[in-house]
Amino acid sequence: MAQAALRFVLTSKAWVRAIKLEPVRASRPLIRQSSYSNLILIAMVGGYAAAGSQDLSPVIDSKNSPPADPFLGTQAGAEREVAGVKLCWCPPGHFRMGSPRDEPGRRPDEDQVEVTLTRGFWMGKYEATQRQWKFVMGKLPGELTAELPAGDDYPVGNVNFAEAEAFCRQLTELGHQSGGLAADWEFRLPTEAQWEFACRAGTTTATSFGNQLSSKQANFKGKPYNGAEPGPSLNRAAKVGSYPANPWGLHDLHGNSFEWCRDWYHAQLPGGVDPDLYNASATAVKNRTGDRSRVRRGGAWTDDGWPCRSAFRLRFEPERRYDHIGFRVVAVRR
Ligand SMILES: [Ca+2]
Repeated sequence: MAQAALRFVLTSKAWVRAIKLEPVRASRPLIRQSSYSNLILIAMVGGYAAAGSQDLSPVIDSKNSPPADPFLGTQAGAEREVAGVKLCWCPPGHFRMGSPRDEPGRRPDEDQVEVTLTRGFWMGKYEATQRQWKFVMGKLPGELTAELPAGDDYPVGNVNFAEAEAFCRQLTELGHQSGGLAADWEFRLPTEAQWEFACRAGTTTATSFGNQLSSKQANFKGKPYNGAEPGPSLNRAAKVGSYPANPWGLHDLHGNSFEWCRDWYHAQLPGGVDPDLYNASATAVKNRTGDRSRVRRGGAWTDDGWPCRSAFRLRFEPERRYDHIGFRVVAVRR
C-alpha cells in the first residue's frame, strides 16, 4: 500500500480536528508538534493521498478559521526562531524613507520618498553571528581582526555580498528541512526599504532612539550624534545585542557592523510599492572604475554617530569585504 506524508502548518488544534480525512484510510495518523513552530505532521496511509488526488479541503468552522498564512507574524516585534536564528516580525506598512532636509548630518542621497510595503517580513533580531555562520556554512568567510575577534556572539564580518547571499540560501534549506521555515518562505538580504522600515520601527526621528544618539545606545566611536551625551568608544565589534533594542525588538541596526542590503546603490532612494533594486544594475551608480555597488546600512564601530542614522546609506562593491561590514537576514514569502 502506498504511503503519503502530509504536512500542515497550523495554528489551531481545533482546525486539525476539523480536517476531513475520509475517505482516506488514515490507518496510522501521526500527529507531532514541532518544537520550532506550530508545525504539525500528519502521516497517513491511503491510496487517494498517494495519487495526489485526495481533496483535503479542511472543514472549517467560523470560530476556528486559520489565518491566511500561519507563518505571518501577529504583531510588530513578535518573535520566532528558525534554525537557531531569532527573528522579529515587521508588519506591512507605509513610511517615509530617507531624511528631512533639516536633519543634522543628512546627505543628498537621502531625499525622502513614500514607500508602501504590502507584505510583512521577519528580520533577524541581531546581526548574523559567527555562531550562526559556522552552524550554517562551516568556516568563517574571512579573516578575524583585532577589532573583530573570534566569538560565537560576535557579528560575522569580512563577508562579501555573494557569501552573505549563499548563507541566506543555505539557511533557507535548513529552515525547510527542520520545518521551522514555511515552504513558500525564504531567507534573503533585506531591501533598503525593508531595512530602513525595520530600523525606524514606526519612528520618524533620525534614529529609532530619537534625534540624538549616544554611544551608550549603539556601538560607534567618537562623536555622539547631534549633542547626545558622550559614551564609550570600543573601537571594535561588540557582541550582538549588547545595546538596547529598537521598538520592534531589533538590536544593533544603529552601529556595531554595517549591514549589506540587496539593492544596487542608486543616487536616489527607491520609492513606491515594495521597492526592490536587486536586479536594477543598469541604473545603478558607477564608481570611477565603472563598477557598481550594493548598499550597506547602519554605521559601525569604525564611525562616528551620524552615519548610524536610520536614513544613512553607503555604497560598497559586492566583491569587497571589510571586518566592520556584516549583514542580517530577512525571511520573506516567495
Ligand atoms: Ca549594525
